[in-house]
Amino acid sequence: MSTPTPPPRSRAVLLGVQLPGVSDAEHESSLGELARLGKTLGLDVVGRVTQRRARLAPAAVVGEGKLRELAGWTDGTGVVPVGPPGARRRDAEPGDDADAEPATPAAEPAAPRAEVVLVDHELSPSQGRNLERATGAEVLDRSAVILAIFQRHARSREARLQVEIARLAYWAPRLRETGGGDRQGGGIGGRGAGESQLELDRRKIRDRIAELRLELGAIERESGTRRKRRGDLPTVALVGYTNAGKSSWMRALTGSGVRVEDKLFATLDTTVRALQPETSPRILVSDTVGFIKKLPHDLVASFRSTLDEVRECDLLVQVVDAADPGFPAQIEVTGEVLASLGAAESPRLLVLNKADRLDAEARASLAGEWPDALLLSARDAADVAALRERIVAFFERGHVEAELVVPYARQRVVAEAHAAARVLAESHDETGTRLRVRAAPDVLGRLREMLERP
Ligand SMILES: Nc1nc2c(ncn2[C@@H]2O[C@H](COP(=O)(O)OP(=O)(O)OP(=O)(O)O)[C@@H](O)[C@H]2O)c(=O)[nH]1
Ligand SMILES: [Mg+2]
Repeated sequence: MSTPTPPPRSRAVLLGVQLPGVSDAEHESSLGELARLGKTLGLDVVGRVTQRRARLAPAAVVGEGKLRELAGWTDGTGVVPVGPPGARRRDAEPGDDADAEPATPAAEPAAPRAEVVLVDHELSPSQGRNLERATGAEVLDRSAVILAIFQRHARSREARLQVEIARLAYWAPRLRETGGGDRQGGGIGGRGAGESQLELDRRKIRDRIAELRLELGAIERESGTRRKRRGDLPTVALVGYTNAGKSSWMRALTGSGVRVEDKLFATLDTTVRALQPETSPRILVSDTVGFIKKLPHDLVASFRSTLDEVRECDLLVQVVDAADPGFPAQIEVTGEVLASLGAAESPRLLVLNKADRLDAEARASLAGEWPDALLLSARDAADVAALRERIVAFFERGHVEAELVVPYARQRVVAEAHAAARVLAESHDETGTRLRVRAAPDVLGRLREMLERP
């Protein structure tokens, strides 16, 4: 087998429509995020084309003039060809462009040409195809970009299967509508090199998805068993927007070597480790995949079992990048994803992270605005100790102190006490081992029962 050549660095242009009700700041931040997603894929974002419209143009998202402006970046014709393959042109529908901002006439960009168009909206298969035909470029919507990043970052068999299922589900309707094999090359979106349309017809894709689901099911059962084996150990899940700093906290709290990168979706696999220094019983912490605005549903569905960790944990630690001015919107998106996972009601600690990147004034104003949140930095040892304390305190709320006298004939109870409770003091006298312990009432009950059993 030949060594795969690294994909050539491509240039991309962004396409976004500012719909009614979307503020300038929201529009700007959404495009900024799309640019970061593109960068994560290794694309150079060289320009952007935006338009205010009452709605997306049904044929090609933007109107005719803007489409020509876009094609100026890609050396395309700027028009959706009439006639097969594809739907008829609908840009000229009466009234369609009536409330759209006029296009900048004949904008001739001085910047380099782009080979890829990134669209900040979900495209219907025909919109995607029309844009490709008008621009001559590869066109990826937000979902396709996110799927391509997931595909690149998936390491474990489980993550690879999850991404592949989501990717096939996403591309199936789009492949079907692609005209006579005009795209077989396997672009950035990852349609797969050399896969012809015939080979990828709907039935085959359905069969393939079924096959992959079977394989994934077997792996999921294994992780389910692993989760069960961990039994009743208290668990904390780190959740939040991508790049917020979840893995950095995972490393800081557990000493594990998970990947930390200034990249979107660096983490796809769930990692579970014990909180350090260890408590008794141990508290498990899990690091999970990050969320983002408009996360494709196929991906959420596919990653459901990975996200079981989030659904089944006792405490969510929601990590937020407080240095990002758009973080309140990220908190909202995270809330929505958690709700869709059935974890909206779980107890939650909000960590406003990256406090080290804020000045005193910004910190003070955040502390005033978010009185219940912890303003911390994963890079600060004292902050790490503080969050650890908060987590431990959460699990110890309702715990009570008690004294146990364990006869020497029953030392198993001493071992059990160390495993299941916090032992505050231990001494020995003629009656046996005296333990001062702090634990949940049911744990104390169980230890006493062990002592009383004949
Ligand atoms: N200055 C500063 N940078 C931080 C802090 N926490 C994390 N970072 C940086 O933020 C970037 C993302 O951190 P990660 O821990 O990988 O973020 P994540 O939430 O796991 O991201 P994904 O796995 O991609 O969703 C990295 O460059 C980190 O070094 C912090 O408290 N202060
Ligand atoms: Mg991570």
